[in-house]
Amino acid sequence: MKFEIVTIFPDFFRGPLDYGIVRRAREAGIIEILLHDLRAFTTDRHKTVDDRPFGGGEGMVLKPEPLFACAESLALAPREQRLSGEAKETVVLLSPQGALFTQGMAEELAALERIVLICGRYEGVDERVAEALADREISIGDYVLSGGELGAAVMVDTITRLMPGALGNEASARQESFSAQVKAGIDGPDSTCASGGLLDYPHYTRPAEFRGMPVPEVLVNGNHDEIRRWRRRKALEKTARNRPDLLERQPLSAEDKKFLAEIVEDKIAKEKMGREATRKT
Ligand code: 9D3
Repeated sequence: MKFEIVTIFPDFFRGPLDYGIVRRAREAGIIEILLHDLRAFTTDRHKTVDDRPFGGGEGMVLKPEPLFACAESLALAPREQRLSGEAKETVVLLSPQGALFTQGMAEELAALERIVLICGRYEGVDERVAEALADREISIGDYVLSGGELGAAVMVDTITRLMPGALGNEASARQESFSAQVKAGIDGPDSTCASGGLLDYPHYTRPAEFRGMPVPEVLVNGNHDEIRRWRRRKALEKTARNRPDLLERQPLSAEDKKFLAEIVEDKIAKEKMGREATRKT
């Protein structure tokens, strides 16, 4: 996979993409990351990349000429071929107006050979870039960033993990079994939020007791089946608390439903205890 990042801050990426799995994937030749400094595609003495918006308003907007000039230097496949899937490459504009980046989208993009990531800055990017240059507009979440650079780094990280050979053997084997479970519709206890699963179950390591906090007994002395059921229960509990939206679109077994009913009962009981304690004082 070749990632090409178009940015006014190429130095921003010295760091986030030089560690861990992404670094190893680069060293192994599984991915390649090219940085393109947008200012190199300006033609004026001041290397101007931005301008005031037509119609007035706050702030500055990235002007179209350097972005189109940069894209033209990249020898991209024609836009129609990119959009039809005939060419295994895509041009992404990172912007707050984009479609939400998801694990499913990452899987789709991981099948390509080349991804050009255009990082927006200032108050936005001339809309002709979204309309005529980029194939898709992507946001990484509902919060306001200072530019597309963090979004591009997030996308590179997420997509790199999906490239064959990027993860260690153990991890990739687990990933495979997860994908198989998803396809078969029999989600295991260790599925994560990826692809609309549950949140991960809690993990513990040594020591078995730390500052008076013991590791749950079942993990130390339980059998595999008890551990599997405990993990599934904890994953359901955490998902119900932190991401109830994920539960809605999750196939639930009879045992899952029993767990969830117990979790709801526990919660109601705790709330009742809280109210009674408040009433007494
Ligand atoms: C008040 C209007 N703002 C839009 C919400 C203007 C604006 C703020 C910040 C326009 C651009 C930006 C810079 N952000 C990005 O370029 C960006 C982004 C983001 O802000 N959130 C989530 N994903 C992304 S990807 C690129």
